[in-house]
Amino acid sequence: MKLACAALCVVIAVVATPVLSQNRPVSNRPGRFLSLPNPQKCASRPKQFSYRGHNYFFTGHVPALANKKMDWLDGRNLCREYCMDLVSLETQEENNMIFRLIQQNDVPYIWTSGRLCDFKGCENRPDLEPKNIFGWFWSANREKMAPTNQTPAGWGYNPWSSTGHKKQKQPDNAEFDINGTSESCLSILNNVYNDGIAWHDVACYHEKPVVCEDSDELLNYVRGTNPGLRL
Ligand SMILES: *[C@@H]1O[C@H](CO)[C@@H](O)[C@H](O)[C@H]1NC(C)=O
Ligand SMILES: [Ca+2]
Repeated sequence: MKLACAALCVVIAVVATPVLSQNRPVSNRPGRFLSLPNPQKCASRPKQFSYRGHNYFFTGHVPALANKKMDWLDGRNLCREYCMDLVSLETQEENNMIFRLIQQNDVPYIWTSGRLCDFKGCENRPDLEPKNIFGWFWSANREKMAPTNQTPAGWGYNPWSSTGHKKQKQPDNAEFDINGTSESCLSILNNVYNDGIAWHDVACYHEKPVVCEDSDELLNYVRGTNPGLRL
C-alpha cells in the first residue's frame, strides 16, 4: 500500500532517500549522509538472485564483503552505491525468499530497509499512532507497512516475532527500556530468541550483514544521467 499522504512522503523523503535530497543529514550523528550511486558499481552490481524484475545480493556471498557488518545507515549506503537499497519485503513470496536464504545459509541476522517513522517530520501524525503499530515503513521506496499487530493483507502469517528480549511480541522497543536507545530499524533475526526466523525492531547502531535489492529510483537516475550504460 503506497503512502496515501503526500506530507509523509515529503517528510520521509528527506531522511529516507531521494536523489534530490542526497545531501541532507539522516541521523543525529553529524556528517552522515545518504550516498550517491556509483555508475560503474551499478553496472557491475552483484546479481545473485532476482524476483519481479529486481536483482538482489547478500553481502555474505560477495567475497570482498563476506565478513562485513555495518550499522543500518552504512548498510543502506553500501547498497545505494550499487543503485540498490536495503531489501524491502512487501509480499509474503519475497519475504519467504529472504527467509529461505537466511535458513539455508545459517545467517544469524540481516538488516532490511524497514524503519520506524520516529524522526523529525513524523510528529503530529495521528495516522501513525500508536507508532509501534502504525509507524513502520520501507525506507527504500517509502511504502507504508501493514499494522504490526496484524497479518498483512495477502499473507498467511505475521512476520513480526511473537517474542524477544522482554518476552513480548515485536516490535517491543526493548533497548529503549534498557538505556534509552530506540529500536527504530527492522532486522530479520534467525532464532535469536528461540523464535525461528522473524522480524524484530532493533537499534540502528548494531552491525549486521545486509541484503541489497535493486532501487528503481536509483537505477532510473543513473540510466538518465549515463545514456548507454548497461545496467
Ligand atoms: C545500550 O545497551 C546495549 C546493550 O547492552 C549496549 O550495547 C549499548 O552500547 C548501550 N547504549 C548506550 C547508549 O548506553
Ligand atoms: Ca525488539
